[in-house]
Amino acid sequence: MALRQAVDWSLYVVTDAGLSRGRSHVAVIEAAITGGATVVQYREKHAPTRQMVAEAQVLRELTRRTGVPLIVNDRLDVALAVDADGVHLGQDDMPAALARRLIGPDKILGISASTLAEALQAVQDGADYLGVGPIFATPTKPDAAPPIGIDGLRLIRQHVSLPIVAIGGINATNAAEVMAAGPDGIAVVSAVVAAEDIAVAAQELRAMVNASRQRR
Ligand code: TZP
Ligand code: MG
Repeated sequence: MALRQAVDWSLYVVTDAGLSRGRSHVAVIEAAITGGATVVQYREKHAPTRQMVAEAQVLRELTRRTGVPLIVNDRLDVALAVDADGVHLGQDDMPAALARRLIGPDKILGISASTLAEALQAVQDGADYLGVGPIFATPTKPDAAPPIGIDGLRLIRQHVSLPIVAIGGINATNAAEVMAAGPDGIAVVSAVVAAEDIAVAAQELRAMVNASRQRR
């Protein structure tokens, strides 16, 4: 079975150098995996390419050792260079259909969608999973589309059978409510990366996702 069909999407943790209180990406992600992160995304908007490759390479070694899929945000070239498991692209990035041609059939292709039309297009273009959001307003991504709320998530879930991770403003206070709308998991930045105890924060969210899936 191809990796992309076998991924556990429960707790998808996204890096953010600006939120991690001076801790390195590798320290943050190691603690997140200890707490139960099931997917890791390397997301870096500002660093020089050389630095990105170096950081992604270190995360590649860690995620390979721990058996957690690594996805690179935005940068298909960096994803391929470090042999990441996949790439995640937004609506202003490389079009999904072209990205699929470039990465081939075996790498994971994730696409951000905030409307049903975007979601359906991504499915058609060969996405393996969707990042749906922002569910709630979030300071982490100031240029994000307007929040779509739980109802927006539910609508997309009703029409799309691909794996969906919900993203945007998700934390321990609202994760259960988000999961009740039917995504396969939650994607978080600040709720884990900015936490004082990263492993405990990840563990708490993972437990909430597991509990909500058991109720289905
Ligand atoms: N895409 C949509 S919202 C968002 C991204 C990358 C940021 C989510 O960050 P947080 O801190 O989990 O709200
Ligand atoms: Mg992007």
